[in-house]
Amino acid sequence: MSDISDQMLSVLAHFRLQGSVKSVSQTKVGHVNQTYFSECVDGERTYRFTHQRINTKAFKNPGQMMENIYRVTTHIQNKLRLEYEDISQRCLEVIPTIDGLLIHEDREGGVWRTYRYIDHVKTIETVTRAEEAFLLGESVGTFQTQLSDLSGASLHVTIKDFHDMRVRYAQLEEAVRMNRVGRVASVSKELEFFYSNKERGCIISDLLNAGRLPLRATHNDTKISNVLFSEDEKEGLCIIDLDTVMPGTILFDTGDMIRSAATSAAEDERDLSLVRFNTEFYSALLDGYQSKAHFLTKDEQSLLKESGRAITQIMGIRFLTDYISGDVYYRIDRPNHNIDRSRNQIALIKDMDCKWDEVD
Ligand code: GN1
Ligand code: MG
Repeated sequence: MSDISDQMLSVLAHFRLQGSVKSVSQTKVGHVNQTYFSECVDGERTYRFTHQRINTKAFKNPGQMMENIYRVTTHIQNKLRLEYEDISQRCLEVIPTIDGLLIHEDREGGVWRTYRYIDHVKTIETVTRAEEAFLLGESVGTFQTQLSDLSGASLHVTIKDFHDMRVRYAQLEEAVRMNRVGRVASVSKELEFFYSNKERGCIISDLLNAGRLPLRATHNDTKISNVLFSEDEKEGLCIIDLDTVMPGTILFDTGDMIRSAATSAAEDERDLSLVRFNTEFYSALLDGYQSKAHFLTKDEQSLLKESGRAITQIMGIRFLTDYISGDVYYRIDRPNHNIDRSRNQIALIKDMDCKWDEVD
């Protein structure tokens, strides 16, 4: 017990945990929130939980964010119960506070939430086999199908304009204008790339804003590391990190799965010669996805490939904006982390463009 701070214990005491807390460890998972795992023991049994201190700079309204998450998880759980006896690995479960709330605010203003830890699963950071891409495609297709009867408009917009390309461009332009830490001169090539790709990048957000794509419940962060796979890698079990569940187009989600899985390298790989659009993984992703997602409109269907390019672009712009602004948003583990990430995304788009006609 000696390694657990009193502050942490007092936070955990507010949640409906089973047993008594035996250990807590912090992880480096995620770019935005702080994540901890705890182990609680009750007699012979051990219970594990995930606790997160929510980054309230990124999520200005954590109460609404948790309402979205609660709505989506209960919706999915109700569906899963019709199909499976044990659903514990297939959906996140929010553990409420003793008072029945979804978040706890500590004395310093830290905002906390707890999930049941999902055990005996594995995560994949970078796809190495087409089978993994297929499973990711299936997982995203299943997730979207589970939510296809939940109205997008019933969810709160917790981060305004999150995937609105024009707004992301405006934020980039503002960061360039401010040039707070004097980095603009060093990123002229990257800026040129994004400026010359602006109109194409805006296709999907413009269609959504014009009401020409259905507004649905979307995840908005369907990168491969947000999927839990069975240990034998035979099944994608659960999509986690529901922080950005919001109204949007499902193309944001197909886009992020393509960005993160139809590539041959991690999103922060520095050696750009390794960053390649992997057409085999792309096709496997789409096969997996289309085997589960049967509700798409023609327009949605026709923009799947474009969605991968657009989300890669928006992520490249966001990383670049953060680099220019002095690394104020994303957690960085090295000085050039954000510009490395942005260059990586640019390299991926360039290779997508070279291979564009090779895939459907
Ligand atoms: C952030 O914190 P994390 O890794 O789940 C970001 C996503 C990006 C992602 C890039 C709220 O997610 O939009 O896709 O980094 N989340 C937020 O890996 O900005
Ligand atoms: Mg996330």
